[in-house]
Amino acid sequence: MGEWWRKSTVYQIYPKSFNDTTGNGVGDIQGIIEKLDYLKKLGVDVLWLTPIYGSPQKDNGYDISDYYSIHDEYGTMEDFDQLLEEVHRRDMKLIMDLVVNHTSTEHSWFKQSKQSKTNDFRDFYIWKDPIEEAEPTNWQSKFGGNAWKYDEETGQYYLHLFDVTQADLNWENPKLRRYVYDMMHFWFNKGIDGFRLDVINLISKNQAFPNDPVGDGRKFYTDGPRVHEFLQEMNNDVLSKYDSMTVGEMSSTSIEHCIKYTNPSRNELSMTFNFHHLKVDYPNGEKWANAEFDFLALKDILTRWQVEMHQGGGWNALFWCNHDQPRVVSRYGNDQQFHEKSAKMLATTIHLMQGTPYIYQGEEFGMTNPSFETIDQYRDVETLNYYQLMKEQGMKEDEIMAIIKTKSRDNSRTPVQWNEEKNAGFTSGTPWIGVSENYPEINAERAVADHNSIFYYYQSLIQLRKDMDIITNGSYQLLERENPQLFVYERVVGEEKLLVINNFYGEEAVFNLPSNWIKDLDKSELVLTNYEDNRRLENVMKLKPYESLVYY
Ligand code: TEU
Repeated sequence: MGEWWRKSTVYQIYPKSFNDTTGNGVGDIQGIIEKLDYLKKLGVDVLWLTPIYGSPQKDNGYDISDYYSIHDEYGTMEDFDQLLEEVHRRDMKLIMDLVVNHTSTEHSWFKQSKQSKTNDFRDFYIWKDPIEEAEPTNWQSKFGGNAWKYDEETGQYYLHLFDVTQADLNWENPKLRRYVYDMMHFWFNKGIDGFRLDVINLISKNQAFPNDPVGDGRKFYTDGPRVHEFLQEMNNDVLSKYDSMTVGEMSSTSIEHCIKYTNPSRNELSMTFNFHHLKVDYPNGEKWANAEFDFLALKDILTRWQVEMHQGGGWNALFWCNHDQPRVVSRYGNDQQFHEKSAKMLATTIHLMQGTPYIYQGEEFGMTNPSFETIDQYRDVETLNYYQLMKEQGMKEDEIMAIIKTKSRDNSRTPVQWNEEKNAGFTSGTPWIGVSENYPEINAERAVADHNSIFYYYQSLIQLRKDMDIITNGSYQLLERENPQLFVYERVVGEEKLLVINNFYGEEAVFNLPSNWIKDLDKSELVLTNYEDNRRLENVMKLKPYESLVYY
């Protein structure tokens, strides 16, 4: 099947916060349909919807209770069918979110599984006896606390790597795998174009379920013993039957595994998300603490993934933002005096690399983190769990809130800012979560009306990927590795080369042109910049704050 996704740009929609047409304060499918022409204008090729299935919404849809229905606040299956038809009518594609590491404890499978040890669905989940009257292992949930929950009825614990209402499925059970594949066929037969697979590298657990003497247990289920076997079975039974695209969300993974997940010869997935470049502001790997981001580590990590995935025949998903991450212009840019320049510079950095770029709703016009001050403004289950944990550890309120303000997943879940009307045009009702206070200045309507806006800069980057094969196929080499301000890389294919120069900071920087560019000075042309258009390439380039320069 075609590998159309190698030249595509994907737009991620978090429906709950995208656009509400009913006034209930929650985004919905009709709201997405209303904005399809806006997305077509941006130029994106694929839409990724985070989960819209039946769910009690404890984790905003990543806790699924019915894979075959649409969550009622988002609309009906008829609304979904209309959306899919409207997307395809505009020559765009649509991929859904596949959450099969776990289900909601409200799912009928779990309700039956919980009834008795002999129930047909018992082995759809991971149940273990207490050990010395305590949890079977010391594994920790990614949302805080132990990863096992005791069930009085049957005297066993069930595993939940995420929230206690998200019970892990037992992928060792071939009947469970069959049920998952049948569900995937159902959605493919409706005409979708692929899936984003939620924490799919966690589905294979070490069946000895050992304690982790030094860590939180992740090494016993991350990129686990049978994960590649399961993905090859999924590809053989389902994915290979359709001209589809898949992207695996790989928690705490490795380059070696991601080459295996995405090298086409292995028939597993099209591409993978990894998060190592989004942990360079985690002091000692700890998310729930604040630190300046480590710029040199950022360059090295992105470079390693570019070079080694290219060498290994793998394929990267390229992204800064998603519904779990803070807004990148607030995180690695400067959302105050250099908002527009730094947002464009960050986009340049990631969009001219090898891989498939992802734009998260609102990123295309520079949405920022909100300025929430109190815990009652937050909704995210992970944030609220860690708030409690940090309180129990005796941390002070202002210390905790300073961490939540930078690290909470709600930073990316505030309603999309469409215009300067009430609630930023997101809803006529009361939004499920507060709107960022800067919506009168930062909104889609203002961006579309301003031809120098971040929106049109993203539009240019998306178009460049279509026009210049070197962006898709070229090799990648980092320049100026030790430079504390500049992120400079070169893409090469044959005699063609592309030079991407990014000043990551608010001070001027000097870049001395490499010799292979000095000899071609008079032949080089400026392809893109976030400042004036008449910058000629010179032996010594003086970069302005957050300036991007791209030469070919
Ligand atoms: O995310 C898994 C994941 O790795 C992140 O949630 C991360 O662990 C967390 O933010 C800590 O930094 C996926 C979904 O994207 C997320 O929204 C879900 O909450 C989670 O899985 C469970 O389905």
